[in-house]
Amino acid sequence: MKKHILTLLKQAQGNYVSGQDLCEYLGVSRTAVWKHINQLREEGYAIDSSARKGYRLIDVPDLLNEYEVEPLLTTENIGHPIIHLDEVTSTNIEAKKQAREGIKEGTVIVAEHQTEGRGRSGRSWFSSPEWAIQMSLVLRPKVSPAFAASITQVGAAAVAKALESLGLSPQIKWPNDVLIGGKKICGILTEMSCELDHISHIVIGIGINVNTPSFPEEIASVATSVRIELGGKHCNRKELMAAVLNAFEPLYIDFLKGGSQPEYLSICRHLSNLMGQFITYETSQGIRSAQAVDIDNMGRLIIRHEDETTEALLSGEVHILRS
Ligand code: BTX
Repeated sequence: MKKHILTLLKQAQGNYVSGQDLCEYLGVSRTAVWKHINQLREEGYAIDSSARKGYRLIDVPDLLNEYEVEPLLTTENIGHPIIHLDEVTSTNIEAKKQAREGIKEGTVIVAEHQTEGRGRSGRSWFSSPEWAIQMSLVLRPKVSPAFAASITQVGAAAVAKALESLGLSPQIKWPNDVLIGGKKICGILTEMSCELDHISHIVIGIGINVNTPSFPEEIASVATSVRIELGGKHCNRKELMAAVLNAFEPLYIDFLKGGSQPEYLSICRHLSNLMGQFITYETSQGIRSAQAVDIDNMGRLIIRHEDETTEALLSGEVHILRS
């Protein structure tokens, strides 16, 4: 109901919509309309009311809720529905919980603030309330768990495409970061629940620094935001979130088809900051070095050793070796 009222107010483009028209169009009483208008006001929508003229939308809040983002989506499945939360420990934790309870594929959990945003291997992810995008997508791909790592690449390619549409030049650092000018603008955390041959669900958590003006000292030298990269220009978070989801869906469909040259892989190879570089990586025997030569369609980084043998890395921390 709130969604319909908002749609009608938005369609009026700042003009009044009479209470009578709203009631008739929606088939509800004046009291019901008034109740929903008040709820919208509590959520941050500035709505003027006049006894004679009706209701007029003056301003919308900068929130990543379903009323603001869903109308911008061109997707069939991804982002339907959007579950918007003010504050959560971690959108991945919430998405995993809801996935276990059976929410549908394509659902996105997005939060204005995370109190315990998570990175890989127990690391933390800094989330700046109302400045960043913190969202988790629930997926239920019918593919072998062996291909799950590629989902991170699909996510990275989607974020990179969305950032390119803003005129930025992102790079993808395998396996899960999107960088601009060598600094991290986005991190991706993919978590899976599966059996030996069957994926129950995958949660792909995407954190993007959007309008964050500056970062805590610990990460100030490694982190950047869209706003910083646009020279201080404010970025519309709703449009960016929609752009990521709109880019994600076709890349994900391509991934599910399992062809030999999926688009997400071409993007990841093309934008990779590692291809051809000499890198270091961790093994159980300590740090080793090799040359990064490819990313395969299982999302693995192919590296070449000095003796010309190759190896496929499934995950891990990789650093470019500076000579
Ligand atoms: P990662 O383990 O590759 O990177 C974490 C590291 O990145 C940290 O140790 C820190 O050095 C640095 N870092 C922390 N916060 C930021 C930031 N905001 N910007 C740039 N660098 C940072 C990356 O893990 C995966 C992050 C996924 C975050 C999303 S947000 C939505 C979802 N929910 C959740 O809890 N995590 C994911």
